[in-house]
Amino acid sequence: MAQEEPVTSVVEEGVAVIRIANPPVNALSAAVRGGLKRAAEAAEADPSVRAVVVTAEGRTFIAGADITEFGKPPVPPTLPEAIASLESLAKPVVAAINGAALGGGLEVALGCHARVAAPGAKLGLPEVKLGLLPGAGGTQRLPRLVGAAPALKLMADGNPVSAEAAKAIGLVEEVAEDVVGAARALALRLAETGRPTPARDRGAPEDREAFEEAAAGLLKNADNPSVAACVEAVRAAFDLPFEEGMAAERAHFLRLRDDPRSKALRHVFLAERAAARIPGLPRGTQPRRVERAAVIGGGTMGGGIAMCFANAGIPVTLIETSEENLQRGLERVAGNYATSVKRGSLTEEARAKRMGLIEGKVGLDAAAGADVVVEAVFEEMGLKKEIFGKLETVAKPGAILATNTSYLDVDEIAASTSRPADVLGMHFFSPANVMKLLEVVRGKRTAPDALATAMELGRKLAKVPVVSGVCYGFIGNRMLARRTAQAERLLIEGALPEEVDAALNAFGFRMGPFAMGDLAGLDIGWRIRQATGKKAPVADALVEAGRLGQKTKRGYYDYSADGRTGVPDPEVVAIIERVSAEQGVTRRPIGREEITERLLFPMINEGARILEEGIAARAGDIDTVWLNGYGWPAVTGGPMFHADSLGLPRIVGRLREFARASGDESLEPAPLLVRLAEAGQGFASLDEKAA
Ligand code: 3H9
Repeated sequence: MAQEEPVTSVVEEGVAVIRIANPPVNALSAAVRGGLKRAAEAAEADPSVRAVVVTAEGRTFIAGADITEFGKPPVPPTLPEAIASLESLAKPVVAAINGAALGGGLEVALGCHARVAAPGAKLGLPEVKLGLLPGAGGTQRLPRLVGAAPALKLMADGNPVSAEAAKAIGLVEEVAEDVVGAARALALRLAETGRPTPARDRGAPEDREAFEEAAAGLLKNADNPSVAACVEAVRAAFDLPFEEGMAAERAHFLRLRDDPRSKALRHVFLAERAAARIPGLPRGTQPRRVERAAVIGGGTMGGGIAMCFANAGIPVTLIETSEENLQRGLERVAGNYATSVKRGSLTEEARAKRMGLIEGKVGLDAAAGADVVVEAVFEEMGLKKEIFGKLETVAKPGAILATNTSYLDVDEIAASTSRPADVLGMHFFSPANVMKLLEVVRGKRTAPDALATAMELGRKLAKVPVVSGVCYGFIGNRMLARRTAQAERLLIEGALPEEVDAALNAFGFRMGPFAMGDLAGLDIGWRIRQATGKKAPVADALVEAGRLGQKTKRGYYDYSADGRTGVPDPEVVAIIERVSAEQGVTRRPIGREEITERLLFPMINEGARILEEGIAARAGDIDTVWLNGYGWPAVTGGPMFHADSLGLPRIVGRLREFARASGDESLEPAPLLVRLAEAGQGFASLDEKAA
């Protein structure tokens, strides 16, 4: 996407305005770094230039280093060199920060001698979120400019601050609407009064005590290696001369950049954005307008979905079949908001506004005014068909008709209306107002603009939308079913629930499958098994013994202490041992590594089938689903990225062993997995081809 000349310089009335234009976000590619260095040298050499302004085109100032260049052979100049060429100018250099200045982008601004920011600009050092630290002088210049404690805070949480907040800590000199005009004026004034001392030549920061206190607090519960690196690098700003501090920072940066965790986090960032691109959409497809929504079903799910609309400022009608159900639904929503106010995460004003956007109505006719209708009733095909059949006449022409089904066939639901092109799935995850994932299910006959609308709407609702084709369970739950089956199997073979959960905790999941099952309620899976004729002897026995999970204070664990903390329960062990005996299985101890592989590899295998069938367009889409909907730990990049990191031949080999040992053919490696492994390739190679 880079243009021919991503950096230009125009001299006007004594000021050279250096402008970066490298869409979409002005990342610091090799061409931009080279352009900045040349422009700085030209400005120094030109006697008509008295001062310099650095700015950029578009909504962003600079989004940072070009993430896509990491891992490729480096092309000079480095970013620290490009920044040094600006900072070392004898003429004053002022950054005109027209939009977000992030990471290396803020570091460019720090290398300038003064900074002016537009009112809406955000300034930040988000490198920690990519498993990095600022690597172009940020750890050395920022502490010298604003103090080490505030600098460390900015680096360690990675969240940007507003232009006004940046001014308050002395990071920018001015906030101005006409940012380039104000920067020019400031630059010319500085040319008269004298160039400010560059950050590098300012003395060491002075707030050592505050810094050490902040550092100790951060290190206490940091599991991200970047945080410790930030602390050490900033400490160098106190103890070492600038150049040595820069060398220390560089060493940390290079070490972290090559750490597999950082590689995984960069994949997460790029995969999430790639997922937004809908494959096969005709060029110029325009999303439909969505100004009003309706949600059918005021249960936990429907209420949560209604909250998503209200939170995004979209008026929504919550529809129920009776006044009583409606009131219960509305009360639950009101209760959720009230809790947020009590916790301090929502103001009273915002609560009132959001509640004001939700109206409750009895009867489907209330869906008539909506541009999008989301059905969130029981998982029962007959009921869903009946509703969609009625919606065909009730909903206004062009309205999107979405089902929140987790498993059912969206094409069959669509066939119950005469307008299947308007029908798709919008599969929210529980709790719907919290979880980021949204699976947008594309039916055979879903219209391209309907799909584009749902994807855009998903982003408006602050979700991470991912397109899935139609199949039982879509991307996420279809893979989850493989894990659930193995978890059950492991119990029968000899493992205990706490051992299985501990293995996934050690891998990085906050919750293992059994703790998760207890939280969600074991009756959910039981009901599905009843309907589909499937069996899970241990899970069935627990439900039949009245152990439905946290809600009955007993499930895989005993919750009688406080209703939330589960402890192992001898009664569960007895049930499991009984099932093993009934199945004629001699129990054996199963190690953590085997448990982890048994849980994760069959999921990866299913992911390969999902890719091969075209249910997911990219391996990265599958990762995005698991990272945002199922708590997959980001530092391993998602199931398919993790598979590539382990090497596919190892997974193929283990799956064959599992299949042989269990006689379960579904554990045989998928053809795509075998093909890639034999070709010495990974899933990433498919995504590269698709891009
Ligand atoms: C760094 O700076 C290291 C230095 O300290 C040291 C170096 C030595 N590179 O998010 P969007 C693409 S580390 C390459 O949808 P928005 C993105 O993939 C970097 N590409 O837009 C997408 O591409 P596509 C520290 C990038 O308006 C397109 O731009 N910086 C980069 O919602 C639009 O992105 C960060 O971590 C990049 N750095 O949000 C900031 N950034 O259209 C990362 C974006 O092909 N960026 N792209 O899918 C962001 O937070 C957001 O992108 C931003 C815009 C807020 C800027």
